Amino acid sequence: MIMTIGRNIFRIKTRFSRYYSLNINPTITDNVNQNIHALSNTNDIIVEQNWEHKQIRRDTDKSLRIAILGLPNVGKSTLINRLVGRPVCGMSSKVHTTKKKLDAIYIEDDTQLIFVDTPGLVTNHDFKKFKLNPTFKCDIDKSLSNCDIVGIVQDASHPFKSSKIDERIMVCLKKLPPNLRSILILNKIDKLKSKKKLLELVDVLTGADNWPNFSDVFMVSALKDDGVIDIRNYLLDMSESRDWEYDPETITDSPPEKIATEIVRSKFMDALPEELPYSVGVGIEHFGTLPDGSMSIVVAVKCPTDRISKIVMGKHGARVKIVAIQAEQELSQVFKTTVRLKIAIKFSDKNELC
Ligand SMILES: Nc1nc2c(ncn2[C@@H]2O[C@H](COP(=O)(O)OP(=O)(O)OP(=O)(O)O)[C@@H](O)[C@H]2O)c(=O)[nH]1
Ligand SMILES: [Mg+2]
Repeated sequence: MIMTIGRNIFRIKTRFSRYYSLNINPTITDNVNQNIHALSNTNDIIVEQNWEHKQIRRDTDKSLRIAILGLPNVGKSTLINRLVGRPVCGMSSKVHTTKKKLDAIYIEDDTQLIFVDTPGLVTNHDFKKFKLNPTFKCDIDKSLSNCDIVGIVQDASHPFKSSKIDERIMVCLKKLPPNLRSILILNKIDKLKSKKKLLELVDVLTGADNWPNFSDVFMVSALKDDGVIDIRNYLLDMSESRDWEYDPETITDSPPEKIATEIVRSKFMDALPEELPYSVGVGIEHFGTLPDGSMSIVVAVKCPTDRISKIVMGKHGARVKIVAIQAEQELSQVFKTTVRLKIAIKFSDKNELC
């Protein structure tokens, strides 16, 4: 708390510091000159006549790129959604919900944090057995190659896997440049009864048999939003002075249509039994913004057989209606506007809308 207050005070001070232009053309008009002069009274403008680029930026801008890694289903996407304050990443109770990396962006004052959600780390055996997309492998390397810090998410409640940093994670950690920070995030602590067990876990996971090089350890419940703010404040404090990677309006590098299909797909993963959701394809049919600012989205669901289409529909369309309501709510939170969602289940000879 004290740290947070300290940081905010620091930000408030720096927000009023210098602005400068990276390209003020020597043929600048009088009008522009006047504007610069007017601004310089309040913001101390520095003008370098020979600089090339056009954009104007604040010299207080800071940024940090954080790759979030872990085994499947440990809560990586749930955590990122909490960290950025909107559910841009699909999340579900089944493994392999995240199939591709995604940048989720959080902005506070002059700082932009970019969280990279990644597919769960898989064994070569699972990769082949489940015929997983190549992104399950290459997106991990891509995410690690340009990040400033790595967050390893561990399910603290898992009966067998909680007390060992998995070999798949160790391989990634050992590949990191020596100066790149890694932090350990113990998630799902709401499922643990004993706090003593948690401290023992920290000792073991940061011990010589696991990874003693973690810079810091956080204990959180992403589901209950417990402890997440500490991670965010820590990362805000660590951010580096440099240009933002994304415009202030950007919330993710994923197109809105893709966010819509991924959220619908993740809801079907929860709603459908066992392996069934993995055989279902989800695509965008219509994506539009209405004059009142609300969004109208139609998502099509393709199933390998009509029998599966019927299961996806549920009795009298009950299942697809529940999915549509849940996805619609989540999409409204993502886009911060009213969303009207329809899900079209494709049968071999006709389309049905719900
Ligand atoms: N009890 C509890 N459940 C959690 C917590 N965080 C996430 N979960 C649940 O764990 C399940 C998996 O969450 P995801 O965020 O999809 O996990 P993931 O690591 O992104 O999974 P993949 O993308 O499949 O690798 C969901 O059912 C979440 O609700 C937590 O802090 N506590
Ligand atoms: Mg995920």
